[in-house]
Amino acid sequence: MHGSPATGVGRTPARPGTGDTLNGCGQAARPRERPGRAQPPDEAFAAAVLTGLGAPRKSIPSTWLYDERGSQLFEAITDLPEYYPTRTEIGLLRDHGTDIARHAGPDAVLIEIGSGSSRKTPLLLARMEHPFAYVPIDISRAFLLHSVALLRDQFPHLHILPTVADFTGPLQPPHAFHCAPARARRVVFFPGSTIGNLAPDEAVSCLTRLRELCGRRGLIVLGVDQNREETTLLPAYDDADGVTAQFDLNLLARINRELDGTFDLDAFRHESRYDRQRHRIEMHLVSQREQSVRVLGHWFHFTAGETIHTENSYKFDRADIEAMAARAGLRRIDGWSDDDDRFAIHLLAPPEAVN
Ligand code: AVJ
Repeated sequence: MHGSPATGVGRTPARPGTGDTLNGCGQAARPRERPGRAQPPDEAFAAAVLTGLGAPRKSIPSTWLYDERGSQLFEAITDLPEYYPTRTEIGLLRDHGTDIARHAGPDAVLIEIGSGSSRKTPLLLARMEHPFAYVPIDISRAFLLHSVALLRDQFPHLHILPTVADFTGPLQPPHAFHCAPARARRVVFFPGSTIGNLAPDEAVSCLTRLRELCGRRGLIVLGVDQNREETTLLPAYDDADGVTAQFDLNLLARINRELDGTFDLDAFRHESRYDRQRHRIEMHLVSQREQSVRVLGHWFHFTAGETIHTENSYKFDRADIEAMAARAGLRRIDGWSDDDDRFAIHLLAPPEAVN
């Protein structure tokens, strides 16, 4: 399935496919943790790690970087001076949020993919004409509850339907779709260049699923990093304070915690690389010496300098996006980029949608 290494995406499944909506009675999506008892290992995580470490070129899909600690570290990355994407995208939303809201129209249902802290969402919601509902979709339940609490105060009339799900799997249409006024447009907000964690073919199937989710009158608001300058890219993925290194190394800590691993975190070093042909940043964990590591009873050998490939972050320019949109049955109808041409927001819609 994974043709190239580390093609997994941002956020992962509590329960693949379904999507546990936490509205109404606020039922817990996961079984309660019992104190003093080790949780059984997450089967999907175990399989991904054992397969990835057993391959001739070791890799683990980037999905697994985002446990609760990983999600927190990623939030810290977004505030780093070197990490330009977040603040650049926020600038674009400030400058063009009104245009986006005009495309969305009245009573829209806003669905956000990989919503995280929902920091960017108010920039759209505040400008939309009485938005009907907001459906944040994320893998981290803790993050969802937190962001919902903040938005409830700010938008008291909005239906908020937080959903724990993995957007790389099938997405169920939220109930809000069926209760929304007939003229309501379904707007998918997919910011942060998270689509860049998918290889181009997977990005196309992801966009296809999002088109199906939002329907014939749908609208997709897609944020992408289009920067291809190594001088700014490499530091963005290897900051001076070492936060990105901590984020990457947390994967090994997570394996130790959840899969009975024996990784020595001091024996691996974070490295970011830029592949000029494929226009992608790669994150690697580089073994600092020859060593063997045990995970769930299986031994894995590392030569000195051997790496685990932990993430790809593709940089798509406008032509890439137009080509991918066409393959996904979508059309680019509008878009903006910043003055340095690093980051862009594209509006995509099915060809038949009235804009
Ligand atoms: C949130 C997945 C888009 O690829 O820029 C940041 C993740 N990894 N620093 C990105 C990330 C290392 C980020 N995405």
